[in-house]
Amino acid sequence: MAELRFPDGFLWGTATASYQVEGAVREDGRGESIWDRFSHTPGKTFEGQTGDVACDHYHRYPEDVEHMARMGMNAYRFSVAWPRIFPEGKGPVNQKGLDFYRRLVDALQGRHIQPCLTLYHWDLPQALQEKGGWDNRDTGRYFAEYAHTLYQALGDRVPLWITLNEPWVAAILGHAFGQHAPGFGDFPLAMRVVHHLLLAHGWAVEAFRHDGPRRAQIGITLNLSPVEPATGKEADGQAADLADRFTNRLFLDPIFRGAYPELPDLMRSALPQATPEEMERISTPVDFLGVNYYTRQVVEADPQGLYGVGMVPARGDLTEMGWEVYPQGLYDLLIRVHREYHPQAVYVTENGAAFADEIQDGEVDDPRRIAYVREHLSRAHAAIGAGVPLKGYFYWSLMDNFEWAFGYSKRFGLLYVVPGSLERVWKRSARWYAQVAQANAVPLG
Ligand code: GBH
Repeated sequence: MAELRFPDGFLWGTATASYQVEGAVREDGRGESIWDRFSHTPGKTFEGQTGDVACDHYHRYPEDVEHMARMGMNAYRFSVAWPRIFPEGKGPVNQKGLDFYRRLVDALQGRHIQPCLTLYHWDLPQALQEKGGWDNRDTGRYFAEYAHTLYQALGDRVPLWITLNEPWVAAILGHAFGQHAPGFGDFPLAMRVVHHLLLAHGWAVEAFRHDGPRRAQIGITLNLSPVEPATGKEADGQAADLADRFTNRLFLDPIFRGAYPELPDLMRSALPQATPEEMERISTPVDFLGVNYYTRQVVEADPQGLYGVGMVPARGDLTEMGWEVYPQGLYDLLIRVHREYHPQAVYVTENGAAFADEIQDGEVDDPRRIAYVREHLSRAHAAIGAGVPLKGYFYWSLMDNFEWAFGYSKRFGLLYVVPGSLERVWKRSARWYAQVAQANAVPLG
C-alpha cells in the first residue's frame, strides 16, 4: 500500500491544556485562575460547565500516559497551571504543585514520550488579575519568574518549551470579545494586553537563554490561519490583507521581525508606545515556531464590519465547531511562515476537529476525524517536501475535554471520555493515529 513516510525522529504527539483536562482545582494548594472565576460566572459557558473535574487528569495521568504509550506516541504537549506553582501568581512556590508536573514528566520519560511543556495556556492566577492581569506590565515580569522556576525544576528533563499558547486568543477573545476569561469587551485594553503578552514572552525567552536549560529548545505557539478574499475584487483583497495583519502578523511580525505590522490608526494607537529595547526583547530569537491550525478564514469588504472587514460564513465540509475542513490551508500556512519568517524549526502544536461522536457497544466510529487527520498530514508531508523544517505534529486533543466556552459539548479527542465515569475509550481515530506513529508514515487510501 502506498504511504507517505515522515523524516526519522519526527515527533508524533497529542496535546492538552491544564484547565481543560486536569480538574482537581482545589487540590494540593492550587490557587484560583481566571478560568475558574469565568466559568463559575453565570452565562459564560455552555450550561454553566466548568473545569472543576474536567477529565480528572490530575489523578488519572498514569492511565493517560499508558494510553499514549500504547498509541506509540513519542511526544506529548501539556501545559502547566501557573496557579498550581504560584497560587498567588508570585511569592512562595507551592512544592506540591511542582511535584505533580514532576510526576507527569517522570511517567512520560518512563515511556519514552518527550514532554513539550507550555507555560501559559490561559489560566492566569486570579490574584494577578486583581492587580490588572495582562493589562499590568508586571504580570509579564511575574511570568518570567514563574518560567524561571520551571526551567530550574524541569529544565534537564523537558526538551521542548513553549512560552505562550495563542496569545491572540488570550488577548482578543479574552479582553475585546469577552468570550474567554477574563471576559472584557474593551478593544484598547486588548491591544495593551497584546503588547504585554509579547513582552512576557520575550522576558521568558531571555531568562531561558540566560540561565535556562542548555540542551532544551524554546518557542511560542500561535493560532494562525490563511486569510483569503471572497472574490478577486480589490476591496476584498484589501479586507483580507487587513484581517491577516490583525490576526497572523500581529504576533508573527514582532516576534520574527521586531516590529508590528502596519495597522489602522485606531488599532495602532491602542498599542502602548514600545521602546526599541522592548521590541528587541520581544524578538529575542526562538528555536521554533508552534503552529496551531484548524481552518482558514474567508473575508470580504463590508462597510458594516469592524474596520470594514466582513467574515464570510464557513461553507462546505464543516466540523461541529462550524469550522470548514480545509487541509490545503495547512500547507499554505507552513510554506508562508517558512518563506516569510524563516523559523529554525516548526511544529504543528495543534490540529484537530470536533465531531458528534457517539459511543455504541463500547465503540466510537469517527471516520471523519480519520479523514481530517489524514488529509492534514498529507499536506504537512508536502510542506516538508517543499523545504519546511517541520519536526512534529500534535493532534488536538488526546481526549475529549473542557472546550472553554463550549464546555464539554465539543469532542476533539482521540480518546472518548465517558460522561460521569470519565472512562477513556479509544475512538477508531486513535487506532488509526497509533498506526501512523508506529509506522512513521501515513497510509494512503
Ligand atoms: C485552540 O484554540 C486552543 O489552543 C485549544 O485550547 C482549544 O481547545 C482548541 O483550539 C479547539 O478550539 O472567529 O474570531 O474566534 C483555537 C482558537 C478558534 C482561534 C477559531 C481562532 C477563529 C477566529 N481558534 N478562531 S474567531
